[in-house]
Amino acid sequence: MDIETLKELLISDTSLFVSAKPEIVEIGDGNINRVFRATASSGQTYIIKYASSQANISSSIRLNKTRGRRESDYLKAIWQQMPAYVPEVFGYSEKNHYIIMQDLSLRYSVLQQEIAAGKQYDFLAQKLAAYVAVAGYAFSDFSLPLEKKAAMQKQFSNPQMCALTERLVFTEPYSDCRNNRFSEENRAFVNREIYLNPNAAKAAKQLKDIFMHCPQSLIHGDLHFGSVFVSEKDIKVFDPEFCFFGPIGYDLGNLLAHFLLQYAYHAAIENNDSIPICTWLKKQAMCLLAEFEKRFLEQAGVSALSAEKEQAVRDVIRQVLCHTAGFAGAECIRRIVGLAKVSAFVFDGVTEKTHYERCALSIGKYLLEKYETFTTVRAFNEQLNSLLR
Ligand code: SR1
Ligand code: MG
Repeated sequence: MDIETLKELLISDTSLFVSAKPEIVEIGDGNINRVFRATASSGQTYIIKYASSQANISSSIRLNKTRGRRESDYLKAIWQQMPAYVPEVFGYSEKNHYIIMQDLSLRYSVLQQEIAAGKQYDFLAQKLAAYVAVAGYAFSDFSLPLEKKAAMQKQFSNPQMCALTERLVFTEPYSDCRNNRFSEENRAFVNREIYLNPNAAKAAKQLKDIFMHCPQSLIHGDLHFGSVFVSEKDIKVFDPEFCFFGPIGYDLGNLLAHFLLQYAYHAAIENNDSIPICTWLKKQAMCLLAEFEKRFLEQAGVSALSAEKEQAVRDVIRQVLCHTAGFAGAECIRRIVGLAKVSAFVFDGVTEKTHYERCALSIGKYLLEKYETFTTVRAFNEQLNSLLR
């Protein structure tokens, strides 16, 4: 997609740029898509996200261009439930595979970069947990009638993007695959702790099965800190092209993993895990789980439920918590061993990077192997307390 063609398309496909061609600049540097900012003659700006057939991160990854339709449908579905938490969608071109959405860049920054730079936000874990709990409950079996769920499962069926996750998150990091890359200094460690570790392989296989066969709710499917905008007051979730009906713990686990990866990063670059940002990240990680449970129970209206219905809700929370630990472990491991890294992390030298990788891998391996023991918020608090300083 070149910029002149996009200008023509925006004029012919939409009524947002009636009087003159928009100004367009390419702003995206993500792994998969091309992202542009279009400025209308009125000065109003929009984000245009174009789904190309080839991923930026690897020319061998070919994707179906129609994925933007699901992304736009997901944002609209969440907008109905919690409009403050997602960008507004102004249109989607079926023919030309781009979404037009609200430009948030004046007030918001990408969370991943902000935390890597050392920023702390009091509200962060609370808002992230509220997002997963409210969306998770709204599209779960507790809320959706069977027929509506069947229709939505069809609408959000996303086999190609799910297959990519199955490969990049649950498969490739567990063998000496040619896509894998990490510091040479950690080769023996990765060999021993990950590639040749039957417990890690077994848990990764179980979690892959859960990812594939647990249509608990409509989930974002790639909810890392690069998929969240943050301002001084709130957050907005974006980039849901991996969305599908899957386990709620996949979203919660991704968020947990990114608190932990940031912990490992800051501890490594400062060579000290007692610094304030590490203490804050640990507290936020614990708060994420506690707030999720609280908000999910609130959504269920637990105080007015029969004992039987309350038990059903508590059973789902228990299951989500275990899944969260396992998926968080898998996400930590794949961001170190696998193809896609946390792009905001930069290292001055080999030692810092090696320390970061080891710390994240040790945390990830623990969560992955022991995920079934994380049945309560208390279990998280106790185990995170012994894992992190
Ligand atoms: C080829 S895509 C690599 C990664 O980028 C996306 O954001 C997902 O996390 C995916 O796994
Ligand atoms: Mg993405």
